[in-house]
Amino acid sequence: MIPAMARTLLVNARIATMRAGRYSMIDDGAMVAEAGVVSWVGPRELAPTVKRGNDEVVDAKGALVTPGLIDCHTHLVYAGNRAREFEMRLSGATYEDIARAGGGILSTVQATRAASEQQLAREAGARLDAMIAEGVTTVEIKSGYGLDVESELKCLRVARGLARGRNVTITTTVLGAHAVPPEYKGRADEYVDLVCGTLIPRAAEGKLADAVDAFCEGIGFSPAQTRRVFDAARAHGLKIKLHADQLSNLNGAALAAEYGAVSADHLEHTDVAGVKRLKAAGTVAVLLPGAFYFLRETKLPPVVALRTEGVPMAIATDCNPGTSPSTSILTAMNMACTLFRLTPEEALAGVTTHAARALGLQDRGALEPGKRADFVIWDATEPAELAWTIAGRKPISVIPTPRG
Ligand code: DI6
Ligand code: FE
Repeated sequence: MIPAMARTLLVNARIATMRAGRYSMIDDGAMVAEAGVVSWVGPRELAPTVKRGNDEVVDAKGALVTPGLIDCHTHLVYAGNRAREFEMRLSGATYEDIARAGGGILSTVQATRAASEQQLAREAGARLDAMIAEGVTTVEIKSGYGLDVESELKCLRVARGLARGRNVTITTTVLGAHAVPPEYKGRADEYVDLVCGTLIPRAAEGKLADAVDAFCEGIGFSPAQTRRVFDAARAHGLKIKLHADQLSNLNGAALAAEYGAVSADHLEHTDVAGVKRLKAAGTVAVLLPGAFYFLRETKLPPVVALRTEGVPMAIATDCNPGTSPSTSILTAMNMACTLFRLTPEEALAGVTTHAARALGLQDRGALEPGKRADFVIWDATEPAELAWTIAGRKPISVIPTPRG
């Protein structure tokens, strides 16, 4: 562990600073960090400092350096698996058929309710470690597989606790409105009462959540129910996110924008009017190509409109057992390019600068003065290499921000 006031000098690095969401490359670069915050970054010959006493010098040996990666949309805390459902879908059942028949999300709910905090921490911890091994230093984790007050709070506690002993920042999101639990079948509005009247207040009071999310969908919650969830989030000072327009267009993007959401996620069925609303509200579009791939969706998110309007696009794994059983942010970047036609530069911005913004975090996502100095050294020269490979890449090293 680096003492609080020590400086870190990064030298001999090809730095993709990701300033303004572009590569913003410095080919022969250096960076100075003090107490975990970047104080200077630029070409080596202009570097303002020489090594002092206890400075730590990191020599990148000419390799590529990027900001620590950010996975801004995951459902990491769950128990069990959905391999059987995967088999059923391969025999012709659709994701929605299975959900309506009480399988899908609800089968994971059953397993998650039955699991102890220790078991959940072990299973989710293994997934988190796989993410960290790929250069991820910040992860958002949603609840949503408990669906009763105590089980939801249990999952949020587990999520928060995962940061202990790991060099990663965890942000947490209450996704109580993910599905209607079996005991509220046919009484969705009463379940929303529970989410708004008890779960969100308790999560907020216990400081267990940074944000609130909802699944606004035919098989999820209606726009009217989603509004109630957002009103409760607002009342408790929590940020707002939304699973919007994934399987159908319920104008979720516009709804998220109306509430000043930090992000609207999925967006496959969002129309141009919805995109314009996102732009006006400054809401980030989070694209989740893993779910699109795994469900073999054919309706593409409106990437050209998002690009034309200038809506920042983030990319995340959506790590969850039902629609995106993947822990690989690098594979998500590749899929964003192959499936959604993002450029490798947009893909890298999607897991750094724009992902930070999708979490409402201003202190990270680019290597520039004032931002956190967590960074990754890659066995690569060009930043496009990160999105180019489908799988198998690991960083040479991850230099996290020392904890103060
Ligand atoms: N959209 C998704 O893709 C996941 N949740 C959601 O709202 C799927 C969750 C699951 O099937 O377990
Ligand atoms: Fe999701």
